[in-house]
Amino acid sequence: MSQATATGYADVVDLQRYPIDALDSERGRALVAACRDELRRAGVCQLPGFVVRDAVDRLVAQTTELASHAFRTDNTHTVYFEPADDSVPAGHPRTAQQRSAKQTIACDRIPVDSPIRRLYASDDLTRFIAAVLGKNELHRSADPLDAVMIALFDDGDELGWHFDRSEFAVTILYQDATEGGHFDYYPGLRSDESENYAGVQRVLEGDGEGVIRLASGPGTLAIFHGRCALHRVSPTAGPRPRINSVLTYGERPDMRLNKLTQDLFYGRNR
Ligand SMILES: O=C(O)CCC(=O)C(=O)O
Ligand SMILES: [Fe+2]
Repeated sequence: MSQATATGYADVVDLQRYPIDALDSERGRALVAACRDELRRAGVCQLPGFVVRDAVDRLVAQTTELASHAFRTDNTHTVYFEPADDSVPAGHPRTAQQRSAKQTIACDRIPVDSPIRRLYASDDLTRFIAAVLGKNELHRSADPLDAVMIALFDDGDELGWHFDRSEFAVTILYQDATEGGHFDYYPGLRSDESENYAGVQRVLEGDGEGVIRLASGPGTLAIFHGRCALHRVSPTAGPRPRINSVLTYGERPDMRLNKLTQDLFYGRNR
């Protein structure tokens, strides 16, 4: 294994299995093709063991050290993250409230030489994700708080059912909760043509048909289209928290959250 440096990430990713440092090689092209295929078929692409065990262990330990800097949010929202529409009947997705409760550790609290900061900073990972998504141009977020963050789901925490506002999302799981904390996913439940309110309401009312509970483990990288897939993190239980990172990318350079959103997610805007 090569020496870890402040800028390298060779000690973080299983490059034998996932050669993101050689995307133009035959194996690199095969990896991208397989990921694109999985994303198209399942609406989500999961790479188990993408981050190696040793780096995962260091990230879990770092999260414990940083926990005093975490910001707790616990609130309700609709699946669209829009204000409730009082003109629709109770139970309609435009008014039904979902609960989200978790803690976030902002990017600027995570040491720059942390495995996740070094991985996020690498052009190789950005290029790989662009290739899987079929995008010519992709940029890392310039937001000092949100670019790459760590989320902690303690006993009883959850992320309620929602559609993402962004077209796609990238996550890396570090630790499963003792119980629960599953990523439940309904690919393509809505589309640009149809909101499918009846279908959404059925899921919100507990009908599990069509919902995929994705098996995931420490070190798994996931790339998914969350804008048309209803998804959630089910309530966690027990002493061991669920820990993961969300990595933010966009098609424009210099992307940042506005101060209102920074306040909402991180409890501060500087
Ligand atoms: O934590 C996860 O696995 C999913 C995160 C998610 O859905 C989101 O941040 O919008
Ligand atoms: Fe989401």
